Amino acid sequence: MSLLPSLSLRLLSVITASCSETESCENPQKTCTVVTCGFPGTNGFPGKDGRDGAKGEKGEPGQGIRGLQGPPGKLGPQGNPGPSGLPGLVGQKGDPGICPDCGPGLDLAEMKALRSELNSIKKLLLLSLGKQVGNKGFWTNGEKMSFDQVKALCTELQGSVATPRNAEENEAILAVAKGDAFLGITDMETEGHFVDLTGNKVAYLNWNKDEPNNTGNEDCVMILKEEGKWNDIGCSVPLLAVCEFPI
Ligand code: MMA
Ligand code: CA
Repeated sequence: MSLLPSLSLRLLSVITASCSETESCENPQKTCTVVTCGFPGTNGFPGKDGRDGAKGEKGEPGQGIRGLQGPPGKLGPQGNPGPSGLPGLVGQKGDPGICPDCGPGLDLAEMKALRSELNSIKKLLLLSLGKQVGNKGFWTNGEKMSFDQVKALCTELQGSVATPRNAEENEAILAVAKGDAFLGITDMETEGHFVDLTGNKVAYLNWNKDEPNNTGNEDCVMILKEEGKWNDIGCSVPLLAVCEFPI
């Protein structure tokens, strides 16, 4: 048997099979009018793209090489002042000040030592040249001068004109002076009102008989060498200078 009749038979069976589906063919070309059908048509064009889908989750950081750091940003606005800081440490002691008239600088201990030494010298001087009664010393330079000169001398020596406050002091002054001497008592301000050189009325008095008599103009007071009694006398009359010092 030849090959051709066999192929024809198989083609015919395929066509017949196609035709058996005529009712379900929507393509007219596929509709079988007789016993044969057309070839299948080519596919249509793809439809339009659909709408964008929902945004995906953030991806993992990339693996590439990190870029260079960008330039610094602009300066921000100035901030508010901060609170005050804690006090600083105490500085070192400064150098001694310069005082051309002060001589070498002395600290407190040195000043006290000098004061003590000065007091010792004062005591020694008064013991050898004068008399001490309680905490008061009397001294004379043995010279005669006016009352104002006696005042100036005693002030220069940081003392004052001898002024007896009791009999013991009066005797000490007489013992030192060994002659007529001025006392630190006057009535210059008010006649007959005798005061010491600070202006206070004197409580202890030792007037000689009939004194004070203010013969002429007698505003000063002298101690008389015989018994140590007092007489009012002119202030310019030269008499011995006796000073007193606190010890
Ligand atoms: C002097 C003089 C007076 C004093 C009388 C006392 C003559 O004057 O020292 O002050 O009162 O003597 O007789
Ligand atoms: Ca007198």
